Amino acid sequence: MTQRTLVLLKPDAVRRGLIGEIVGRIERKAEWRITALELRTLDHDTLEQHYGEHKGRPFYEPLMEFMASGPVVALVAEGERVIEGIRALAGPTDPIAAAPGSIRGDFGTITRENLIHASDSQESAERELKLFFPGLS
Ligand code: DGI
Repeated sequence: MTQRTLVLLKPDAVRRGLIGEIVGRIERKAEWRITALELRTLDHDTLEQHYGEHKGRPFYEPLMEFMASGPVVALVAEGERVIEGIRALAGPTDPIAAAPGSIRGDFGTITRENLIHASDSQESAERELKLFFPGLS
């Protein structure tokens, strides 16, 4: 099933020079394509819409601050089961629990600074794509 998903390479990934490494892993997966890609610094409003479900949780404010601390790479990836597939490439939220071989497992130690966001369902992909790439048809 061909799908489309929203990926963010978080400020830690950009600061640490891991854009190429992470984009490369997505590109090397057969049949997947990157159809939009942009470096941008996220404003509070966009972040609130993106992470609104976590509002009120203890990690919410530090997460917002971290996500606004530098540019991110926002990209759209398309391909066979790409929503589930990029979640698998990323690994679970806590990088210490993430298996070596996954992006978070290979490069992260801190839950907040876990390098990558990828939509977790068809529904969130549609919502997040509208938020980050409103011009997309
Ligand atoms: O889809 P994920 O990014 O894996 O996880 P999520 O949508 O549940 O949470 C969004 C981000 O919020 C996650 O990438 C890191 C942060 N976060 C989630 N749960 C915790 C957290 N940060 C801390 N410090 N502690 C948490 O329990």
